[in-house]
Amino acid sequence: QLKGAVFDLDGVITDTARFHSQAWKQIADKVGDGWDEELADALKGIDRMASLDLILKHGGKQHDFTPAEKTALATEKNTRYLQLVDTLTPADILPGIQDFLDALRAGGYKLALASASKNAPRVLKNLGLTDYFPHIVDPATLTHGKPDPEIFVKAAESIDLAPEACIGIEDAAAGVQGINAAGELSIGIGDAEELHEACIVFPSTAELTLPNIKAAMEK
Ligand code: B16
Ligand code: MG
Repeated sequence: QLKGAVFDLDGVITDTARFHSQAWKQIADKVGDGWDEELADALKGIDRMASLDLILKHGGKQHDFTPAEKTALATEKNTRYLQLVDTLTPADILPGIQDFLDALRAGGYKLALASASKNAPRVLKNLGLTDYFPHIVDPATLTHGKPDPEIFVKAAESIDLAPEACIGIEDAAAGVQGINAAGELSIGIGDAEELHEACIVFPSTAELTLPNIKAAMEK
């Protein structure tokens, strides 16, 4: 019996991945690193400092910066990212998400947010969705990032539900792995091949509806 839904933010509720990519690319260009779409995909769901480490490693530059310089680069990226985030409006909610949230709420499901982003409350506010998510896992409290299940376990706890009573919705392979390891029902949004570990995959958020989930579970 499903009673709750745990949401990833970036790539599920709104497309902030393009903002993360844009802001990180500026940093990569500045430190003389390469940038490609594969790297951009690898950063999805990964926390800020781990993302910077991946970018530096990609260019073989992981030993070229002191911890203080790395902190400065991450801060610079975040400042740019927040400028982009503040252009978001409710029109930037991904297709079908507003209806899905309303249907979940009307059906008595509890909602929680499991985003690796420290900026999640600001993103939700700009989208006008703050009221839907009184339960947001604070990523600063985590000891392990996705694909570790910790964030998804804490999200279920925050709404007083067993993981088995929750669906988890993710656009990143690392996130799907975390949902599975937490014991929740994983729903992937995106490429079926990339997200082959998910219990259910929908090509986009437009297909994310309660009837579609129920139909997929009966298969
Ligand atoms: P911030 P999600 C993740 O959010 C993003 O996918 C990832 O690219 C980003 O580095 C991470 O949040 C941290 O974000 O720098 O804003 O704290 O997909 O878990 O909602
Ligand atoms: Mg995501």
